[in-house]
Amino acid sequence: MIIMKATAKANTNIALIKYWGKRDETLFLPMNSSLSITLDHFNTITTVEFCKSFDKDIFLLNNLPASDKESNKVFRFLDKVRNLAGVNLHAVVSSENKVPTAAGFASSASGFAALAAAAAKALDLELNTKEISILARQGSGSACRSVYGGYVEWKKGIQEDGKDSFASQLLSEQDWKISILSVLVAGEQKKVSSREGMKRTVETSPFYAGWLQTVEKDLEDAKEAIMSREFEKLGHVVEANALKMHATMLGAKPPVLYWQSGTMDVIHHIQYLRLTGIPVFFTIDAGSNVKVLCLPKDEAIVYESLLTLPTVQKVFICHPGSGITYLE
Ligand code: 2P0
Repeated sequence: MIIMKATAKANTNIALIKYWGKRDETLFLPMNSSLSITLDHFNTITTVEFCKSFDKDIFLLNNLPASDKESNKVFRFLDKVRNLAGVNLHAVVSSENKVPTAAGFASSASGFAALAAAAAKALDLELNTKEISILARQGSGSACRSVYGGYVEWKKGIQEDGKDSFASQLLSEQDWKISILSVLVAGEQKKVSSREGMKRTVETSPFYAGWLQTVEKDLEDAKEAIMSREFEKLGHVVEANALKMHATMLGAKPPVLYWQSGTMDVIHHIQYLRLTGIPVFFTIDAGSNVKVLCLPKDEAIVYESLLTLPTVQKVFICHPGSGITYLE
């Protein structure tokens, strides 16, 4: 019995310039380009085994059968990989997810990056990194960025087939070390998925046009700041871009509001720390948690001061990390 098997590991990423809105929901083609940092922990390790004798697909998440919803996303993605390879073998996918929901990071980025890499390798597809990025994108948009380490740009592309919509590395994780603190705030779990939130924004928010008119300039400014290692310049554009993304959601019908009171507490605290002379900035994804950016020399003081806020439950400290790695 021949088993075709491979294991890959991918880290999650945090967007500095956000991906918000799709122009094609089947191929996961974005309305705008985006930019992220791949982190040094919070990863997914996935093993994919294809075998002729398997009579159905199975998806195990942390050693237990995953929900139907999660499994179907994985099986639909396997269909895309099987199409590419011209095979119709079933697979067992086993993922170890070390992106705790409590950390406030999306696990779909690391999840589909690791799955794309492992499935392609198991089927001997011999894809290069760009092709793995294109494949991972079709599982979850942000996953195409987790294929690379360090500072990563996802160019939206203009082709209908999505062949020009993939990520590439701007700077490696060694090139510029900054600190990313993920601040978990008290409050309810989010009720609207990012997928639904971005769809509703595109379809109903009168502010979405303003987002599209300005996001590419934000990206150029952020890129310039990264290439010249200008932290404050980067921080200002990152913070403004996140607030603008949330402003577009607030204009949707019905409005999408991810923030809790703790989110506002952290925002005000970061603004206060900045007044004391510390270069520190925030960004917020489709959720209530806040990601704080600072320089490594200020990491300890920012960490300690965030923990004094009553609505802050936990703070995770991260740095830029690596792209996909293959394990035996
Ligand atoms: C991002 N987010 O750039 C943006 C910012 C959330 C806010 O990508 O539908 O899980 O699977 O492509 O990638 C989260 O959405 O959405 C996301 P799908 P995804 O990181």
